Amino acid sequence: MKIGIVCYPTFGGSGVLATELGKALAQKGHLVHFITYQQPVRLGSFTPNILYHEVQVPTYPLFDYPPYETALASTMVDVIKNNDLDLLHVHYAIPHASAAYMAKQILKKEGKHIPVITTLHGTDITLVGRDKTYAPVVTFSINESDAITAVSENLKAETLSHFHIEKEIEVILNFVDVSRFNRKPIDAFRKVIAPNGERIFLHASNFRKIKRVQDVVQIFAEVNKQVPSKLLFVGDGPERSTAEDLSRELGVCDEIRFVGKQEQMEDILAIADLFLLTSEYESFGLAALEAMAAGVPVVSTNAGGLAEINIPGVTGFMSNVGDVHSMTAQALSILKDDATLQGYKERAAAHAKKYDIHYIVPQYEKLYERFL
Ligand code: GMT
Repeated sequence: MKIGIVCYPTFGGSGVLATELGKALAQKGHLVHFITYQQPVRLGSFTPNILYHEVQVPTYPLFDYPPYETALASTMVDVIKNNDLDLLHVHYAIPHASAAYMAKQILKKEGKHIPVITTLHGTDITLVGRDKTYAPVVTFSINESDAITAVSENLKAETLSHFHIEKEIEVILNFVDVSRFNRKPIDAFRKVIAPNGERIFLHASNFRKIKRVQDVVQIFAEVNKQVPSKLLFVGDGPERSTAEDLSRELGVCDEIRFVGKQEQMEDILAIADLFLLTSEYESFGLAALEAMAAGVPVVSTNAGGLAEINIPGVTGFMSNVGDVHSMTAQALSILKDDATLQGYKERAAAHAKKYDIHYIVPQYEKLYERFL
């Protein structure tokens, strides 16, 4: 098949998922065309069967806001026509679903039918999409998609309760390439981070308010009083300075490293002992699944789709949003001795195998086939 994939090219979960999907499809012999404003960060080096089309958004003094959606729709038309694509799969509804609708209508006039599949990822529905500034366009363009998928049962339910959706929403869970995350720790790296054998905590996100990174610092500060430990913060975003300030206030800043956006997550996860995800909402929590795949237990909130992937007492624990005391106690219980921690690590890795790329990608292929 010749498949167009539209996504955000960033470290965000939707971009990561879309890029990994495109890479997997290409490996299976499909021809994949990425249409984004930048090369997706997870794309890596040259891969046969993958083509990349950059969306250029020309500026003009009149434009306070350069019209990205128009440029995207035009690029879609150009790529679909000139490469005779079979279908377009857009990830994250805003503005990808409405740009795809526009491209579809333009091509229809020219006698080309292009099926559009929209995958909903989370904040496009639960946060941004619900805002009345966007909601009518989001509702319309989702309904106009030939197929709609959501990355968890929870996101499907959220979509149905907040938008008037006239079509079936199919749940195709997020996936992870287990073989990629199944790495041995690099001892020298572990020694740099935890020279005295301290436990290593990890949090990775875009540091938006919804992630509640201040809770991560609080939990870590409490655990650190009892268990020698270090915390790695991966990623960057608006709340990073809040986390930095709090870590100084709580006297743990020497135990915390902010390592910024990182491409080699598998190497970082390989040295971690516990992943903290304190979000107010996660449609799925791909970062937590990647952690499990690397054999890292997860202490998280029970918000949204996290309850579908984190199994209490098996892969980690869950608490109500903001309940840092409970999450502290849970982290301590996982770290209480080597054998207990090892048990959680093994079970987390085993559980992640259920979400392996080899099970999930065929579900997308099957969906695509229905439209060919
Ligand atoms: O977590 C974010 O804020 C980034 C966001 C995105 O769209 O890139 O992630 C969403 O999609 C991921 C992939 O499907 C999910 O794993 C995340 O849970 C979801 N984030 C939220 O729902 C907040």
